[in-house]
Amino acid sequence: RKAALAASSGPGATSDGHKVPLLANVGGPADVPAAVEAGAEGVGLFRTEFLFLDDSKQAPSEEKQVEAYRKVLEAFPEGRVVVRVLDAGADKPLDFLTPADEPNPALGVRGLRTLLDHPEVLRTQLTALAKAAEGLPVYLEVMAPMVADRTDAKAFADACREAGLRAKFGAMVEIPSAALRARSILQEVEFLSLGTNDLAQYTFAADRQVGAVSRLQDPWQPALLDLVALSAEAARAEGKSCGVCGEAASDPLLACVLTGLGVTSLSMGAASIPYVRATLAKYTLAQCERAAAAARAADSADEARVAAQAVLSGE
Ligand code: PYR
Repeated sequence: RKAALAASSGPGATSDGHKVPLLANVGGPADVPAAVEAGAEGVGLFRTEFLFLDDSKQAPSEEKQVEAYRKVLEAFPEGRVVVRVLDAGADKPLDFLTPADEPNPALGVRGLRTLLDHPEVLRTQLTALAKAAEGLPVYLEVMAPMVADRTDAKAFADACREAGLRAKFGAMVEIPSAALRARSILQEVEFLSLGTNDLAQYTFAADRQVGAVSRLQDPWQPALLDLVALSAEAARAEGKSCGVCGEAASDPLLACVLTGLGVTSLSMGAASIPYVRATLAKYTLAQCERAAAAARAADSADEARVAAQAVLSGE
């Protein structure tokens, strides 16, 4: 297995050369060396929350943000870096931003909703990103968490333009409404990125922090695969990209299925990249598509896993 992994380097692709960029999820500059070491082709999810955790009373200064963003952007010259703007609220409350009295925080003011209620925080973050990218050859993409519909997507794209950000603007697909209406959202933004953990939580009405409902958090659930397929098909129809940056991308077998569903890039913890690269390189795109169809035809996560495995092992 070690030898197979050592042989695995270079860009992510199926055995017949269909390219699927393999990107890293990073939480800050400290995660960059591992991503580079694993041969990540860029960053598919830069979580910016870490910067906001030091001070419970206010957002970090623009200067402090520029410095942190630049460290990550510099590490991937010519590569892609997808930055997610602040995703506060629900399981990541911030005292100065998150309402204290929400009866159901996962369904309350979180993600982009928080930023639209505090436009000055979003503006500072976008301005800091614009300054951090100045003069660097990096290919910057900026996305918003918890986009529900086209109105949200437009509000985010407008804020990006107003901040003078020269980047692609995107929407995360974490709410079923966004997957169902992906084509409408793509009228406002240039790419989609599926956050499969939250998408599972909202699809199955199963809190991701409640162990008793963890069966419904399994990313192999066929209903979740259907929403991935809808999003990827919408992106393809619009000539745009649709990546996955949730937990699902780090499961090598599921990565093949996601590729077969039409997902255009996969972002994961750096440690998973060599395994996903090696597995993807074993199968053709057509095999991935057959595995994806078999998984979607199943009636449970376990059956989907077995069905995809059977297709890929030629049973
Ligand atoms: C999610 O999977 O929900 C992310 O935010 C990545």
